Amino acid sequence: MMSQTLNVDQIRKDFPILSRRLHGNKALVYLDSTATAQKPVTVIRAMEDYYNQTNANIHRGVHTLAEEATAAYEGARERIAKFIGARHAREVIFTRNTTESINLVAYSWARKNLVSGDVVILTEMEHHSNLVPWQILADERGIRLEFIPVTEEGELDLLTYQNLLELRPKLVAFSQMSNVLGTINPAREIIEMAHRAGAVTLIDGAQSVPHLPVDVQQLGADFLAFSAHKMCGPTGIGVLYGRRDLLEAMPPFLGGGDMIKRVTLRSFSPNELPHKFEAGTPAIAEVIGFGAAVDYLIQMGMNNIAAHEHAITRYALDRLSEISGLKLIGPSAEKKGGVCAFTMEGIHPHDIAQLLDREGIAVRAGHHCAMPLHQRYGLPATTRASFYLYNTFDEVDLLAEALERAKELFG
Ligand code: 7TS
Repeated sequence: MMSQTLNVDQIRKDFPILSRRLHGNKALVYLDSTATAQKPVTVIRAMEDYYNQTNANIHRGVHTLAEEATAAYEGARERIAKFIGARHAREVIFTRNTTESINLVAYSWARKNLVSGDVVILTEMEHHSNLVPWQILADERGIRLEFIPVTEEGELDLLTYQNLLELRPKLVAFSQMSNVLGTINPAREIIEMAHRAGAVTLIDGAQSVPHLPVDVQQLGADFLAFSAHKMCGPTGIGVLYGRRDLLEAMPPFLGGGDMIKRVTLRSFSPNELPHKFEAGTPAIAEVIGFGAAVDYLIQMGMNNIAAHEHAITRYALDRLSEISGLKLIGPSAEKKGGVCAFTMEGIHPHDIAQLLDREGIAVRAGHHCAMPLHQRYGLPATTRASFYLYNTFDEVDLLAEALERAKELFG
């Protein structure tokens, strides 16, 4: 099937897992890319080639393999930096994932800069990974947390945000795209408003960086956190982008090898960026796989990916809203990425997910690590279907038909 922007038939051939069959020869319909995306063969091969041909520790050997491994690792950093529009590759710090990136900011930047009574603004639609690190800090330091409310339609209430800014917050940390509502938040506007009030900003880009063109300079971003595994790359590797002056002024997070320039028995001097924040042997193969994932996304074009997902989401919202008793949460298609969370009258979200699984359709059910957002809507759980560049309109039809059958079964 040709979408207007991507040759999805061709793309699907790049992902070996998409030809898997389940439960009596049913084709896999993978609608859970918000949890983790599938991997194209170029990513898998880049990691395999690395282990077959190059494997060595980086930054410490003079032998050929060590030099090649270091060049591959640092080359990936350069490409990832360019992908997000960073001024310097040294502003890209490798972490394990979005969660660790946010914790790095909380442990290093925030513990250096925030004192009791300081205000941190978050939103009601955050993933737990952009809530709990700040709650820990609030308990430890007496930081005050405030929240931008979510409207019934699933958007941030920017008028209330404007009022909260009068508290002169030190930090505004928010998700650019919700993993439940799919809402794409106006990041540039939120950041401009924060900067006018004198606050530093942290973007949780776990869902936006895989699905939209994201440019840190255009956004005026101070910090941006994201994970490779949600953007066709491997698990176990993520990025904290930080503005150079902020990172330079921050103390190290983890101590150990590689992050130092010089060590005596009683003291150390920290290494230059980015190594200051990369203690110990990193996930070398994963960084190389991450670089291959970014190459793949660039080849497909982030604008094309966003347009394809937009079209498929609009179609899915249309199809799903025809099903009586099905209630979607989140804004209309123009305002969101490829995430559809819903409930069905009389059927528990987990039962829906289980019935769909029997038909080969993979969706997620639960609170999706956003319990406060579900509390906001008075829901214990939702079922969530999410889309990426390899999903088709036919798969949306299969989902809708399977949901109709589920309704009959429970009706
Ligand atoms: N922030 C957002 C907005 C997310 O969607 C997720 C993961 C994270 C942070 C954490 O990312 P990690 O790579 O550190 O785990 N979201 C989901 C999800 O929606 N279902 O599974 C993981």
